[in-house]
Amino acid sequence: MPPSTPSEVRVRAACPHDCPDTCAMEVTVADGRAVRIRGAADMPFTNGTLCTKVAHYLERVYSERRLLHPMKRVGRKGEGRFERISWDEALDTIAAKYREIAAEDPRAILPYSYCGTMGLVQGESLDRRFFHRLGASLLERTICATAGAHGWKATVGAMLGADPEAASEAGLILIWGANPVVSNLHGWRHLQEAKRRGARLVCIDPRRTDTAKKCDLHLAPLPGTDGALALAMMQVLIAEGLLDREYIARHTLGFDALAVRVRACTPEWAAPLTGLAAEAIRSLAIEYGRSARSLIRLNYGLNRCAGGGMAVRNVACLPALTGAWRHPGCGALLSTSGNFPVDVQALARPDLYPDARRFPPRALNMSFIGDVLLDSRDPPVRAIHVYNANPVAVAPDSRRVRAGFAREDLFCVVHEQFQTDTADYADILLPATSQLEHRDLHKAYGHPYVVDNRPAIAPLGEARSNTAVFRALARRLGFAAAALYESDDAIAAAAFRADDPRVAGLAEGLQARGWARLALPAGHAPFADGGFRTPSGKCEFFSAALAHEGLDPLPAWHPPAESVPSNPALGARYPLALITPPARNFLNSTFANQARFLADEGGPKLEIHPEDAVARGVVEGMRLRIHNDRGDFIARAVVTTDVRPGVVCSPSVWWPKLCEGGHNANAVIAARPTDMGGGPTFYDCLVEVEPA
Ligand SMILES: Nc1nc2c(c(=O)[nH]1)N[C@H]1C(S)=C(S)[C@@H](COP(=O)(O)OP(=O)(O)OC[C@H]3O[C@@H](n4cnc5c(=O)[nH]c(N)nc54)[C@H](O)[C@@H]3O)O[C@H]1N2
Ligand SMILES: Nc1nc2c(c(=O)[nH]1)N[C@H]1C(S)=C(S)[C@@H](COP(=O)(O)OP(=O)(O)OC[C@H]3O[C@@H](n4cnc5c(=O)[nH]c(N)nc54)[C@H](O)[C@@H]3O)O[C@H]1N2
Ligand SMILES: [Mo]
Repeated sequence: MPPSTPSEVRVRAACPHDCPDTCAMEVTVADGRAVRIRGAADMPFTNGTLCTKVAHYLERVYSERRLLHPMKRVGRKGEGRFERISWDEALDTIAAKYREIAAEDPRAILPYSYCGTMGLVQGESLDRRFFHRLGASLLERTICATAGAHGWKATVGAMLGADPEAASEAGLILIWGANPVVSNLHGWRHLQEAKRRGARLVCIDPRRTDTAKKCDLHLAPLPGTDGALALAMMQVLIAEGLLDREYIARHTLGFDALAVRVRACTPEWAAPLTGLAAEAIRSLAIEYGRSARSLIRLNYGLNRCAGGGMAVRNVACLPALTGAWRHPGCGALLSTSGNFPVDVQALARPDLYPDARRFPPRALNMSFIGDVLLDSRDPPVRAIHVYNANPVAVAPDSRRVRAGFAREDLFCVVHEQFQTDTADYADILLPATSQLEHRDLHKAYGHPYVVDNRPAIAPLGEARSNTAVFRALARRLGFAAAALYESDDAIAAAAFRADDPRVAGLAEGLQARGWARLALPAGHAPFADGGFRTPSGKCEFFSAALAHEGLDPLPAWHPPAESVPSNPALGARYPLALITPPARNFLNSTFANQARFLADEGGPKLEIHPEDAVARGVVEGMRLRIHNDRGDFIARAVVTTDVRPGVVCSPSVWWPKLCEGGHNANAVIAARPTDMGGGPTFYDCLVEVEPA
């Protein structure tokens, strides 16, 4: 690294984005301006590199399109016409409105946030405290991972798994519903290292992704059918005796019931459901059963279907059958987040809720925000405060979402860095700081490091951080609790439970380097000797907790809500299964307004198999209308065998207002909950396609 000139300073930062990799960054600042950003070379997981998106983060920070002062709406809702106002006017307007609504029933106010930043300070501290103190409705933050997390936790008890930095110890790696080349680049490095050392890589994904192309084997099940594939693998393992009987006897619960349950789930049973050859399923299961040192790297791709919770649960059973959990870097990994002893009570202070007897707390599900805003409920939502999120672009069933945000009687505050489609519906639009302009502290879901974020530059224009806004609102509402006014530094200092052995030495590490690994042994294997975090302490093939929720206690087959076999009437009209996984150059809808990334992506696309294309008179590059009863969107045809017949793929998430016709893929996706966890079903959607 070239030495910095005397006027330059280097500031330690963390990538704020919703990605498993949570990189440590180094920002060079000269005369108050950030001039360089790079991945921290000394942080092992980041390893000195940033993804293409964040390597250009300064273009985002200094973009001409940044919102730099508060505004109020002057046009119609959704039109996006605003007029500059002062912070005082903005905050007074919001406080007056919240006070008026809260006097009747504070639950008519709804916070709406997700992971614009993953920071513990700007993402889940003073915002939570403020809305708890106000007595607002609670938000169920389901839009990404709750289905899979529920299935995973029912089986192994916590969001813990194999150490990603030890993945090179595995001899067989199944990359399942994940595309690490695109969405977990720094984790991919360790999978490649395993390959160099002789491991076999198998990708299980309906689409031949950039990751699949680099694997030894690619299996392309139909979307939403992973649960059946995993059941059939279990059937083969049990029938062939490819089992670690000692591990099963000591560390699992319900094996006999599982064996009965899967007896009929042969590869021949699963073949027509998954669209895979029975022989391919059998040989995968046998290879898996014969490799004790195996790793299943899941991401959330398979949890975005009606049966997504059960699919993840079924997959999570596999390593306990073969005993793969015994070995470092082996077993399975969905998320490392359970390693971090976050003090959620201290951060969020649910105890500040004022009057639970008069206003019993009410929780509303973010994934179905259209229904939340439109269906009658008591009390109706009269105000919504959006920050760290872009629901008009990312939530399913856009027509309903828009109709909800367009309600004239809804008071809408949006706090944003850019004028998103959601911002267009704001009554008051507030400018937000970027990651370089505020303090934060980050855990991760793809590695075991804590990463610090120090402000590198002053806020641009009149931008304010989330915490600054909630402090100012608390003051205007006359709230007394000191917790509502804590400084960012104080919040960060108390974010983890200090008495937890995993944070030993954390503060010193952060101070010295800006990042610190949790005190976990290298190659830690959390379930090597059992110790599952379930009620029984075992890997629960049989889950009494699920039974208690009215769900099947055993692994089961939950078909997609929308597929030709599971819904033939719908399939007759809309025969193509649409998936809309992350585009490489976007991070959900973040970056999807920046010229560089829009140019790289080259406009909304629809990948379609040559057979399906010919049948519809579709040729390469043609403008297509993708539609069903819920709506439509326009994309260019990419005719390719990367998708199989019957499956189409449109990498996402585009800003609707930057798309021809004003809609993105969420216009056709249903607002329907998953089997567990109340998640959305983004990859469970039947459509028809025609030349536009
Ligand atoms: N570049 C980039 N990186 C990202 C994101 C982004 O938008 N862009 N998003 C971030 C976020 S919010 C998240 S949650 C994470 C993870 O985000 P995920 O949505 O889990 O995305 P991927 O890890 O890309 O894996 C999804 C893969 O699952 C496949 N898939 C779709 N349906 C099915 C199915 O039914 N079964 C199986 N087996 N596979 C299926 C898709 O084709 C895709 O390749 O990535 C994060 N990283
Ligand atoms: N069709 C389809 N839809 C999807 C998905 C898909 O695969 N397909 N993926 C889904 C998934 S996995 C997820 S996680 C969700 C993601 O949904 P969201 O969490 O809503 O993610 P983004 O679209 O990135 O929007 C985040 C917004 O927060 C803003 N922001 C960033 N930092 C700050 C800050 O410090 N303060 C404030 N106030 N704002 C800030 C950014 O400018 C950005 O506009 O989308 C889901 N939607
Ligand atoms: Mo996500």
